Amino acid sequence: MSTRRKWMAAGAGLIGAGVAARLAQQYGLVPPDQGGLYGPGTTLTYAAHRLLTSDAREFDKSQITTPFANGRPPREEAFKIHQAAGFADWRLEVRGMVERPGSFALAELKSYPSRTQITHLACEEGWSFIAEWVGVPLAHILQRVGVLPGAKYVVYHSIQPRRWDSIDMDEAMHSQTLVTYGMNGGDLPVGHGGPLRMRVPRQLGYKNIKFLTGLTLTNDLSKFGKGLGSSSPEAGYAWYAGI
Ligand SMILES: Nc1nc2c(c(=O)[nH]1)N[C@H]1C(S)=C(S)[C@@H](COP(=O)(O)O)O[C@H]1N2
Ligand SMILES: [Mo]
Repeated sequence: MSTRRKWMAAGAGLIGAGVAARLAQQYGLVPPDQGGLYGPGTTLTYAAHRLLTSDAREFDKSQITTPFANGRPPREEAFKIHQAAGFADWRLEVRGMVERPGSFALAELKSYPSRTQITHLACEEGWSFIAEWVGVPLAHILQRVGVLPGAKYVVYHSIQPRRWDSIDMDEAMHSQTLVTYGMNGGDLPVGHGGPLRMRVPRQLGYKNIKFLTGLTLTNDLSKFGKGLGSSSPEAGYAWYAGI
């Protein structure tokens, strides 16, 4: 458990577990993989984080560490074709509960206001690294397409169809949540999800989906996969992975 998590758990303890559980339900803070039961650990952590929300820690350039790429580049033929073309035709498609569905070329995304931040990427398997990430705040993209009232989640998709995830609007609108295209002063390497990756520094590594191809705004996660909000709970990891 990270210090922040412990502190949050202490916060939940102070509020009182019963009160926290009631607040969680009242404010819709029950994670989608908890089957409406509020229970135990994850719901309390999720609710406590949302009620006592804070930023992921940012670091100095001197604290950047050697990056560790987890997994292999996609084997999908479609990816290899994009890669051979220098990702010139890679697009981010945005659909669902938005006023103006559409798609964005990489060059368009790069022309939008960018944010650079040095944050930690931590895998639940135990390793981590600190890197400088550059990208467009997801909030900016959402503002361009116009989110319809009632949308509660942003589902995000990869060229690897079995890797997808979702975050709530609080996380999606957070200023540190970026659609990244650069890392440590260069383009985002393929090993780290280039040309485009979701960066959610307030959550564990697995929420940071690589080879990002699309976003779907929705109020109903039951329509996606097994209805647990992400491919991760299907494999036994929590939907909410706040650090
Ligand atoms: N598309 C895709 N995204 C992914 C993964 C993956 O296999 N495919 N692995 C996840 C996991 S478990 C972790 S810990 C991080 C690893 O990021 P890194 O390779 O930049 O270290 O990416 C996440 N995003
Ligand atoms: Mo991971």
